[in-house]
Amino acid sequence: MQLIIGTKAWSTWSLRPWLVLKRTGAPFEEMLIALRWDGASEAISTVSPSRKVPVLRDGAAVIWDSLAISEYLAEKFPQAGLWPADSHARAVARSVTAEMHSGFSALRNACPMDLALRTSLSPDEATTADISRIVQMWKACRQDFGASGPWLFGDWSIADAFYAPMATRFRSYGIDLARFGDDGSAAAYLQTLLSDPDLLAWERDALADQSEWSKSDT
Ligand SMILES: N[C@@H](CCC(=O)N[C@@H](CS)C(=O)NCC(=O)O)C(=O)O
Repeated sequence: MQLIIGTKAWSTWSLRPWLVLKRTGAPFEEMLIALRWDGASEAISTVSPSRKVPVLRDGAAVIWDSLAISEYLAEKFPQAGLWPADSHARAVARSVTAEMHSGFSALRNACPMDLALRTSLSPDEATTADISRIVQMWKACRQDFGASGPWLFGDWSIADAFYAPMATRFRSYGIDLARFGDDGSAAAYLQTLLSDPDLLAWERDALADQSEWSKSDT
């Protein structure tokens, strides 16, 4: 399998299926296409029908879109337990994953992922509503489904991959979840996301990549 991804410091959509693929334990190759330069769209169009990354190639199959790739991997590797086993938990996990995939546009626009960034943001009304919704969602999932472990649904699931980039945004923009209705459980889950060894490995690559770029700038 080959996963085609964008610049690791910025590409939230690439990070999600990369985390899912790591959890399968299957070997895969990465192909990285740099984003945010004049030729990026052209370069991506040679490998992606949607002109977007990520793309997964598996034999003759070409799958684009982070959620479609994640679902493909869940079907291909049933033993990896990428969705919760319980049907109620699985339906809620799919709901929160879909909510991330199609929502939170105010928060995404106000706080683009940048793994090297540390700043402080005063969120506007729409961004505040998005952050509050995520806090309320994380608290509810942890309370209702989280008994078996530290992840959103206890054991790790695709839902955790979809919220990992959000954890890095909260850290980058200095968002204190207690100011958005957290009782401590969302903050604890945030730390679980940020200390995931797979996320840490992605971050190391991202920061090494950026320092190579800055060396070649000088
Ligand atoms: N809904 C898509 C979104 C993919 C997307 O927007 N990818 C961005 C990178 S994070 C991209 O390829 N942008 C093209 C460009 O910057 O030229 C998914 O979930 O995979």
